[in-house]
Amino acid sequence: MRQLDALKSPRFTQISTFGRLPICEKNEEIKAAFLGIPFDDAVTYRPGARFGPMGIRQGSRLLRPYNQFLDTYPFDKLNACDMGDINVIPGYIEDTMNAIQTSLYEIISSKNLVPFIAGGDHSITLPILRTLYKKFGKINIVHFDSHYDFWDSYWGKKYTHGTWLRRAIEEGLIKEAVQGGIRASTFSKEDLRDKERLGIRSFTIRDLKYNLDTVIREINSLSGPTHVSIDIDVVDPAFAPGTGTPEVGGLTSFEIIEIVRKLRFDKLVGFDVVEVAPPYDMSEITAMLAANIIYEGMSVLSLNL
Ligand SMILES: [Mn+2]
Repeated sequence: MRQLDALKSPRFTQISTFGRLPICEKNEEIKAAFLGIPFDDAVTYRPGARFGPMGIRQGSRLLRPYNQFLDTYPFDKLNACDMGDINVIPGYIEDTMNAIQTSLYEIISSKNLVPFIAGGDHSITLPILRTLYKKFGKINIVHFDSHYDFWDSYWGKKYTHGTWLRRAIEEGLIKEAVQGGIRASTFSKEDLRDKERLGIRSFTIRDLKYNLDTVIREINSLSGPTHVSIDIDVVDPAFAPGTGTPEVGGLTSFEIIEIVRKLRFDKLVGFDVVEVAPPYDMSEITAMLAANIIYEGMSVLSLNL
């Protein structure tokens, strides 16, 4: 219960680490770490997700050590800590992807540490997957979003927050892809064919709302290394307004938290929550939700320990 002294202190006097966890120190036996990637130059609409990591840290201050629904002390079991943020290069998408790959590989290559990453826009998931692939080989991706994110390009450009999933599949990084929560209008009916062609098992928001057990069963039957990527816009803007590309008619905050609680993994190797844009948030509700999603993700991981 290493972090308990800090947890007893008044919340407003603490430095902003995720969950008021200690800052990671070298050579610790860390099984999970919070890591920020404050990059948002690959968005197609509203910027602001570069402030996501600090917003989520701020929104995480009320997290407490015991999760009664999963009966676990995630922070303690995982010896969790906050690694700070990766140095990104504002304005330079491909340079930033390289920087993410270098830093993240340094972090995970020699340790059995699962990074819990706060974006940043969704473009960061491509370099995350490349890095996980370098260590583990092909990765399953479990993707919650209101958007497909498998577009070929925007304005003729291949690297954006709406193209990372197609790039990851084209680059051969992905073993199986399951996505859920899709509801945004698309550019044409033809676009929908791509999900079969790319081999993505895609579930709409209706599937999550009406047939959740089926979706959970699909996800929980995946074997091998798995990365979870949650775009906060899978949640309804009424519950998560602080995001760059909001789509109405989404999950409630309770629903996304419950979904995460039901996930079980053969081997969870990475987890990201992206597209939290504090400039559009109100009363920190989006940031608090993102923080709690990460907390539940850590809790699920801790169940295997
Ligand atoms: Mn999205």
